[in-house]
Amino acid sequence: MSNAGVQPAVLITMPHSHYSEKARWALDRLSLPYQEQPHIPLLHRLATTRNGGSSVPVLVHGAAYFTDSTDILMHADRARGGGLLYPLDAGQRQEVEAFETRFDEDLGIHARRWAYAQLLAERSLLRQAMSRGVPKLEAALLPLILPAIVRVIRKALRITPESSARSLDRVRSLFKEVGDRLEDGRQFLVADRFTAADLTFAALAAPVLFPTGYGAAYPALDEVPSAMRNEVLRLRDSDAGKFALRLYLQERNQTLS
Ligand SMILES: N[C@@H](CCC(=O)N[C@@H](CS)C(=O)NCC(=O)O)C(=O)O
Repeated sequence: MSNAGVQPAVLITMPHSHYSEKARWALDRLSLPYQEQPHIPLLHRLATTRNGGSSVPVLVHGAAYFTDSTDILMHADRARGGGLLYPLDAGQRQEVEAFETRFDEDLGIHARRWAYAQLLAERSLLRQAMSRGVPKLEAALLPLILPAIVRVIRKALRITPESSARSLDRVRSLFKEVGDRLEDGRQFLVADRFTAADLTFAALAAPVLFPTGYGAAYPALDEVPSAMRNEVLRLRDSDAGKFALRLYLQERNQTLS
């Protein structure tokens, strides 16, 4: 894929997906030209499976495709010369990758499950968020297939009141770990500068923080049920919550010149 660095890429997403926001943030930051193609849930599979994937995000870049957010970040970093989101120092890079894997496999999943558990009954909020920027036909179909989408999400993510409460506990303890890491006054998780570890934490914590500047489609915090809003406000007030909000404020619009 010798010309991947110059061809505009296509990013297949769902509008509200926080893993898609992770990839979008990386592409924005590294100024890698791309066109986003958002789809509603379920119909996203028509686009992702055509390109060798299943979930979103999928990045199609030249003849190559990347079907996982971490692969997208690593590819984007390489395409821009390397050493940007992932430090060149091997030890630091290992630390960044370990954080990223942890957030991908733990924070992203538990934050999402808890947020869906709060929002699946809020059909009009779901419709608004899930239809942002999607093809007209998909937006028109969404009200018809939303009940099926909700059923599939509930089953696939095994959402129950008990699992949702357990997921919130997981989020809280991950926030505590990140808060402890920052206790010595460091500004970033690894290497004294912004890396894929920080980006992944902030993007995947978004379902429990509703950060200003978040690039995915979310309802406004004052529209969500009050129990959810109160929990979000508590998490925002934690050290890790403040850290993620600061990253959105200071880093989300930084781009490589
Ligand atoms: N490990 C994947 C996880 C992506 C993921 O879970 N995406 C969700 C949306 S946030 C999705 O596409 N779910 C529907 C599906 O799997 O078909 C990544 O990092 O890209």
